[in-house]
Amino acid sequence: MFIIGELINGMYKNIGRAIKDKDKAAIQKCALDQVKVGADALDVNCGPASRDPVFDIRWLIESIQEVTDKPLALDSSKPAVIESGLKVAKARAIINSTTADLEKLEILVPLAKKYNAKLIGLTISSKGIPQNKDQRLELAAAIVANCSDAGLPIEDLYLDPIVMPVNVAQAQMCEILEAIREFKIISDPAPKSIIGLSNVSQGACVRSLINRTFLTMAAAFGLDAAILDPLDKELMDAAVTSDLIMNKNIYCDSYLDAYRKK
Ligand code: THG
Repeated sequence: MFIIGELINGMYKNIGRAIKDKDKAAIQKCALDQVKVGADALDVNCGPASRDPVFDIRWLIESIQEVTDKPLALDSSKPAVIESGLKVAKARAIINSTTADLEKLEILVPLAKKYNAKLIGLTISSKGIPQNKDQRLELAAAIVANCSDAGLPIEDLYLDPIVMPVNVAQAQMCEILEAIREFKIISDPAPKSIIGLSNVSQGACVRSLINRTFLTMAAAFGLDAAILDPLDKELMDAAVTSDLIMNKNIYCDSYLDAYRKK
């Protein structure tokens, strides 16, 4: 499982404040804390309070790159913010994200090509959030077709089924899991899949258990990547153990320690 740490997000009060005060040390600590526990990449999101996200994302990326060379997922709904980040990102970036809307695809797919970035495609459109698996697949197929026509390698595309909170959309969970499985049959080579895991437990009481149960189940449906809180140790252990069960790494008695030392 490719793990993208979610904690550099202005939605969190401490990060929102650090962005406002340009507190570089706080951002760098948050980056290193996540890398130390095994994050493969870091999501970077200025949050809703940023007055100048085009500037702030560049500042965040430059600050993070002083302490780690992990790839960064540039998380914004605004293409101008994403391009500002792409200009300064050193490792191969991940664009987070495009929707299935043509006006978004026409900007972001060429940007992914220009900067040799990976691309996350949300199965959502201006018509709203899909209500079942088939609507997700229809939007996914439109994204894949656009990338394919534009010559973006489909292995560099991560499809996101849009995870809803279980307390508001309980009947959607099975639809999301089935969509993850069926994304793979849209094309050969197959696109990859990704979820924003913490969405599933927003507003719920026992968040950590819901998160790791959903992650484990999604892994069984073939999930490739997740944006999550890597400081949740039991969650990371579940992710590593899911990889073991899915035959993605070789068993040894110390497989958890081996992962931590990687
Ligand atoms: N897909 C993609 N990208 C995404 C998401 C997704 N990026 C953003 C988000 N969803 C993933 N990241 C988070 C980060 C935090 C939380 C949820 C998802 C979260 N935050 C606390 C809350 O809302 O309760 C905030 C707590 C606080 O304020 O301290 O749960 O789906 N591609």
